Amino acid sequence: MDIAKRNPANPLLRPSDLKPCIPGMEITCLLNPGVFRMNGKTWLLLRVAERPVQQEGVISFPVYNEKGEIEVLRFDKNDPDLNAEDPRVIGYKGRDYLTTLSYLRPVCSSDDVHFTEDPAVKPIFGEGFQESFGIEDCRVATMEDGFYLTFTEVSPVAVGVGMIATKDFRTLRREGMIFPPHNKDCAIFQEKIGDLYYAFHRPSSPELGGNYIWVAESPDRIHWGRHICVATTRPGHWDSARVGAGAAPVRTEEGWLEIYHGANAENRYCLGALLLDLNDPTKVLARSDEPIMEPIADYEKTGFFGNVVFTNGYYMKDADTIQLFYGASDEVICSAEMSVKEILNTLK
Ligand code: MAN
Repeated sequence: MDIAKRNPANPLLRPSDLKPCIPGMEITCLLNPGVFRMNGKTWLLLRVAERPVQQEGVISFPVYNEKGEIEVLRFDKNDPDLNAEDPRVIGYKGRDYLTTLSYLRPVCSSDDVHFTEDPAVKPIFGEGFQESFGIEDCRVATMEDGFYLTFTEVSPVAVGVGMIATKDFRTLRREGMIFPPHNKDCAIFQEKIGDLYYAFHRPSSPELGGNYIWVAESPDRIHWGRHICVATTRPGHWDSARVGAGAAPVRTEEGWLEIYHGANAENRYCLGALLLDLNDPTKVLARSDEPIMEPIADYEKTGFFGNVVFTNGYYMKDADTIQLFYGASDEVICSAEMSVKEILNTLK
């Protein structure tokens, strides 16, 4: 059952609402924002995906070259070696590329509906070879000693998880890749349990195993170990092909409540919930049978990549209300409210 109360102003942001940051490009998609509160405002760290305006018969997209400059690669659409079935990825002679280049762009709001840019808080771009196809889908853990950003680093050799620590979003400390390939969907718990930090992450195993949610622990948020798988895909279910964590879990009296995404073989992305033991988050207490949110609104069903609701950010508006932000159809940014109590009820 879909229990999300969608904001009537959805979509809150569309690609045309912002100007491209990369000279000569257009914004193709706004996706999956990380969320945090700073200076009394709500901030979204949008994933912005850009590419050149597309010309007849040609597919072109930007990458960072060895010098860290933007370079545009071009492929003839009729080239028999080209596989362009998926609007997100391109296969060419055994290599994969992304059709767009993503970076993270902060916008803020006082009413959670109208978002604007603050020139003092700059976009975050990929840096170095391991981010040469861009950075994506940032989670922001708001912790005692600052903000911890975990995001997907994409390059010809890997999809892995990078981390940046910052206190003010003006000075950034880049910590490099904290979960090696193939890995994404990493969310750090916002408080320690005992002496340790915890995080969800999503390694992918091409042979035995699959795209599953794991929990790991760490003494410092850089080195992670004692990995345990907490949620696998479920044949015949809405989450049969892949699952991945959203943002940091919400601490509730009944356990850590995590909103995660699951997709089936048709790439229909829905949201569900996991409830984990407060003292030992590798113990799963409950899991949604049915999605708690599904792509049902028009803007969730059609777009750059339709039938997608994907979240990796929220903040607690009050003790029960999750102010959720999400990407719809890999193209627009939306919000919805969810009640912790209602989610917990669906798990009984
Ligand atoms: C998948 C999709 C894309 C993303 C790549 C790399 O193909 O999630 O949106 O760009 O993975 O992470």
